[in-house]
Amino acid sequence: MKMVKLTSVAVMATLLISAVAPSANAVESTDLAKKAAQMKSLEKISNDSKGKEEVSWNEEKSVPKFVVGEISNKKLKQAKDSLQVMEENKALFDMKSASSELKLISESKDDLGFTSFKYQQVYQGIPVYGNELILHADKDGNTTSVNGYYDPEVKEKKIRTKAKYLADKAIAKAKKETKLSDVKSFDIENSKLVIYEDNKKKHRLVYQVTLSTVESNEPAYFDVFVDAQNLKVVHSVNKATHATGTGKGVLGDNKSFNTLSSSGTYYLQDSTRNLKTYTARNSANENLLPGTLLSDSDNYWTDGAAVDAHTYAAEVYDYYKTKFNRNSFDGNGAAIKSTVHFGRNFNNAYWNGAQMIYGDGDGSTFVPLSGALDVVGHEITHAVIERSANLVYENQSGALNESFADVLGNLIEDRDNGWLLGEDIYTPSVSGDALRSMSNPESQGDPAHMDDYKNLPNTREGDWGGVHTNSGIPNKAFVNFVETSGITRDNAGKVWYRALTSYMTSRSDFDDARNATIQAATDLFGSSSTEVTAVTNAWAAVGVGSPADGGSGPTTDAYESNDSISTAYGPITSGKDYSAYIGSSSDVDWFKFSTGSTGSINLSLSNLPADYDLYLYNASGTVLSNSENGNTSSESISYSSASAGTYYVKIAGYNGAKSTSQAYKLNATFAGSSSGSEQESKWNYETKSFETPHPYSNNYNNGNSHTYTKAGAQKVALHFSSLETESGYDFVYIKDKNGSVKETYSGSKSAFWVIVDGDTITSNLVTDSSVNANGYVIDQVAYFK
Ligand code: L5Q
Ligand code: ZN
Ligand code: CA
Repeated sequence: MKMVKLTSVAVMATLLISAVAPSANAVESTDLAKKAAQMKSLEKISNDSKGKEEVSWNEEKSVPKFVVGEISNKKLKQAKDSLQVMEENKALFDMKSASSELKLISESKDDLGFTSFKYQQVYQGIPVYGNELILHADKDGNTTSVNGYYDPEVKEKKIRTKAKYLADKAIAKAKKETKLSDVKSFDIENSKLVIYEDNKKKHRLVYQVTLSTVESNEPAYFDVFVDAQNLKVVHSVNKATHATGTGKGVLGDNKSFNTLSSSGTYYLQDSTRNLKTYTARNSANENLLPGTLLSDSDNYWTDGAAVDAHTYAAEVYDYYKTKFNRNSFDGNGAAIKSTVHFGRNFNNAYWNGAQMIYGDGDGSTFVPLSGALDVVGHEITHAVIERSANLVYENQSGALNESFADVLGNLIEDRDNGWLLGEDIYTPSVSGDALRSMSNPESQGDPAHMDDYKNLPNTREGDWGGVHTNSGIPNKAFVNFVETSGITRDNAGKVWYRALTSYMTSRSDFDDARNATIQAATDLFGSSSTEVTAVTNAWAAVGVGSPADGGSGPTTDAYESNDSISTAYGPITSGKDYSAYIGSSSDVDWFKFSTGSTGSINLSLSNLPADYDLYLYNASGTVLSNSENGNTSSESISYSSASAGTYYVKIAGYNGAKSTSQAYKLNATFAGSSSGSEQESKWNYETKSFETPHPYSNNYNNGNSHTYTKAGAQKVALHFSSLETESGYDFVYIKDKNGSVKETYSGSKSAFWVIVDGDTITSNLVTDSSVNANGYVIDQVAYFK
């Protein structure tokens, strides 16, 4: 603020003249009289303030806009004293009458004990827009300053104060002006008459129409000034602003994101990307979607599910925009709406054709599902797929729909060697597991090769022909492609996106996806490119089509990524041949196995394309034996009297030796496994029928009657085709072999699997003394062995 120090009346007069009429040649006598009165008023303040006053001027209107000093020798204790003080100083502001031109609009006391009185300038009782004065007093009631704007010209203008048009006409005009005529609900829709000075310095009687809504595409919090005599729009201003919110995600991580500030409230809306994030407030009623746009009073957001749905949607939007120049899922900037807190304990997330929906999870199987970037990427990709290939959600086209959603979700999340889906939100108490694995689908019971394709029924129960199961096959093809030497994640992503958006159609099957990706790679990189060969071989390795021509055979490695002891492939089977590649100078391959009893371990490494070496390690990572022959000589290790336990095998190229065209062959024999014919561990399925009565009765407890045991199994699982209990009162407990409760369900759930470690699993329904529901049906069991 510019302050002018007044030390004497003479100086003051000089300043006044120069400030008031810098370019006027002749100053009119009425003006001179006014100025004399202003100076007299200031002189008094100067005397009372012992020369310590300071004044800043509103030069346009020739009145003060900030006066510091003793404004009055009266003590200021209450509102009516304050108006008297303003009356005392009316000459200073060139007012006729403070009581008729000022209206007290607020009075407040602050932490320092200061009192202030705020006045609205009025003209015949009508507010003069933008003109308010505040009078201040210290804790003892001594006046200390007066500041603000007062327009002395208004009273001279003879403004007609009776409106020709009614307010509703002005509101309609304002809506038209701001393109909000079709909006159904406004958070603010009001109007008031004000005196408004337009940019040509003309004073008019206008309706100040305020419109605030979150229904429009752009943030809308308008003040529209509509002339009350002719309905002309004099001025319009949008007060809604882009803001930056901060908050914590589901996993407690801090982040910042775009919000919208409108009439004192912040909304979870990103107007640059057209994202809106809502809450279903735990309702599972799809008819009420999208629910309530999330809002916050201070722009610090503590709803982790909401923060992540919003921030991850922005990351997904940016990925599609920057990588593929795709503006939103439809390529045309469609609003990306996300609703969190859908239902209670809802263990899923989905795209419903109009928006994303996220459950909160039950806290044990899932935490809020928006907490994982790959899950958000997966769901928004379903929308992209719908607006491009539109893959039918059943059988192979459905599995491709799921797989492309997984692939893009994984590309967007972009973790080193991270081929897991949903690891951030799945089973918070179990680390390292996930909803699905793209590199090792079998670890979750999903196939990784056409030989293991699951022909499940095309029903809800059968997951529409196993769309979330058989997706393992194209997922593994994508991993094979990326892990081929010379292929980058980025280029693999370009091939998959181009295949999806340029070549695939609604009924595309795996073979069509193979053709689409080969053609996309040809368009992008040329017909004899590494990419074309690699993508062809990537599909061949999962049993879709033949390997690329050229006689070099598949260059994909079925056992990657196994570059460290912690990612060792296995357990491998005694007596079986494993063919794999040392694909780059930094590649090393690890395998593992377990022996059941003391005995010898024999390793052989043959068919070597270059100088590879062989090592045997124990479970703590110590080398037990090595074989380091030169050139392409085979390697072998015989280690006798090895005790029962886990062992690791390492294969490394000597001095960077490698080959992407010729596979080596590894064979290990060891004790405790039945003569080399042992099966690799996998999930095996059996039909089973365990049902509660429908409905069940009060005080019901079926104890251990629904128990499934498979001798020697590492894990066992139950498939519930339906489950319904009185939420919060009747419970289904899932117990393991020790009778420990591993999961608890209550309320309604659609079909799901539950898995426990060990060879035994029990489902136990316990109900209370009132209200019955349908209970459950278990139709399938499975064991992992
Ligand atoms: C699934 C989406 C996600 N849901 N998998 C049945 O099996 C079924 C649904 C899903 F958010 F959980 F990832 O992927
Ligand atoms: Zn999906
Ligand atoms: Ca009950």
